[in-house]
Amino acid sequence: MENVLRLAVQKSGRLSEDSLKLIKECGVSFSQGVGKLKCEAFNFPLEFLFLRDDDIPQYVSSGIADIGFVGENVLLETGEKTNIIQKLGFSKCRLSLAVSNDFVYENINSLQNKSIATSYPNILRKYLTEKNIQADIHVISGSVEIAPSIGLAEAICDLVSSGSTLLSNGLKEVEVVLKSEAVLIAHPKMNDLKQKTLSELLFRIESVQKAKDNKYILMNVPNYSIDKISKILPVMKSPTIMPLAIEGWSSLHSVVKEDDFWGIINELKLAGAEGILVIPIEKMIF
Ligand code: PRT
Ligand code: ZN
Repeated sequence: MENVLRLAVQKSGRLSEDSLKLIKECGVSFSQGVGKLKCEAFNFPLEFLFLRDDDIPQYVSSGIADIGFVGENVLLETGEKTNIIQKLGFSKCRLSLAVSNDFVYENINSLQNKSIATSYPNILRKYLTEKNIQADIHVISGSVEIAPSIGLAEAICDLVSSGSTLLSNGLKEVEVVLKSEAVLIAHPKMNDLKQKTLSELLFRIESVQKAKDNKYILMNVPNYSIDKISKILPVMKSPTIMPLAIEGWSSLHSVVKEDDFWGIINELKLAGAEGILVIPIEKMIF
């Protein structure tokens, strides 16, 4: 079918669970089947290809897949030409330079003529060139964090999220080379029907993402405080106000950004709000 989009997702690993969760939250249902490399959605023109994450940019740039979910780190390292359509907000990490705790590090010049182990030679080479640093890059495909302790390299350039891997290997993070998260990439050329399917999928992804950033909030407020409380709430339009059975009180409903909520909670209480409930939103459509 001309309108069926082929989506490349990681078969198993740190990206796969969140990728498939997002697709399900978009209302797309499918049955992956154990060990299957391909499957079709039941209720949306979408076909899945389950791949190693390193192969996803190439599948999308060559057009074998139309779109893919992949980490920016992998996309940049492969250098494949695709369009980044949307940041997805999961698999956040950073590609960082790290050295042993006893390495005297002042600034990037401390790495001049040193050896650095990494699985990201292309991103690292570009970064070092921009900083005018000459270094000996050792390309290794895994367990980069042990390189300094076994004498393979004096520094490493690897992905970090919590930092606990560095900590438990006696390393300290000294420079962030790249900040990364999962992104939706697309083949630069697509027929109109596929483009339409992609627009529909994007609309759903954006609705899910907006909903995640916001919470539905309801509270009881004395009527004389409605104006004051309405001004505290950074609302979508204006809050919904419904009278309570008790005279002089109303129930006020609104939407707040998760990030704003903790900042305004005290103000709401001081203004007389009681029984504040905060509820997750599944989808948000404007
Ligand atoms: O088999 P396949 O090739 O598909 O998977 P993979 O083993 O190459 O990748 P995978 O599943 O480990 O990671 C996929 C993507 O998840 C990466 O390309 C990143 O975009 C993203 N991601 C997010 C991470 C991390 N966080 C992460 N912490 N990828 C790897 N790590 C590793 C890191 O390499 C280091 O070993 O976790 C360790 C550090 O974690 P902290 O929490 O101890 O700092
Ligand atoms: Zn990989």
